[in-house]
Amino acid sequence: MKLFYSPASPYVRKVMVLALETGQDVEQLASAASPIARDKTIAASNPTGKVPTALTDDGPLYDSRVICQYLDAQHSGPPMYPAAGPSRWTTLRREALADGLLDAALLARYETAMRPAEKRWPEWLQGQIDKIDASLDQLETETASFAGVDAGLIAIGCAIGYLDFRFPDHDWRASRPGLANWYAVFAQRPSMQATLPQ
Ligand code: GSF
Repeated sequence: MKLFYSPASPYVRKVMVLALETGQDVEQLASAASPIARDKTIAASNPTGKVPTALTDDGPLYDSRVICQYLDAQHSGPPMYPAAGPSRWTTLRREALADGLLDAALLARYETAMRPAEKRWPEWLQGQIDKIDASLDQLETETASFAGVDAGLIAIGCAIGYLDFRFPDHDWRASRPGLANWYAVFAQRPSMQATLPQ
């Protein structure tokens, strides 16, 4: 599989971690995704011009959740998405929660790093930060049931990694000791160490 790639993208990281955890090779294609200037090479396969976008034997695929499901269907090891039952819905919900946290974090990042200062809207930025904090609070209530690795936990690990990367002053650990302890261990997985954001 080929993947339009950005070394700072947490959504790309989800895909790369899942590929490593399931022993699959991914060929990374350089790209320059931007919310204000779509990369035409990506856009030829994905109209939104976003990364990750994959080129597969079954055609172009996006977004990260679809690519992760695709990769999980390509290997014969333990599934990263449980096949059926309550654990499947928990994994899918946790991935959606982590992606929701990430969506808010990325919007906050764009607001502070890309939008011209005179066009910034503090209440809107605070709204995104509230979503991040509420999502972290929910995750804190669930950490006792976090075990091993699956697509939901990969997404959570990559979302927290992005917070540490882009918002190092956001002290999310202070009031969430369970999540902090879980992440300290999960972040040491070789797949996480091999995909640190740059
Ligand atoms: C989000 C991808 C995304 O926003 C997914 O793959 O799960 N729901 C999608 N990617 C960002 C790069 S990032 O991860 O920092 C992106 O491509 N931004 C460019 C744009 O046009 O917004």
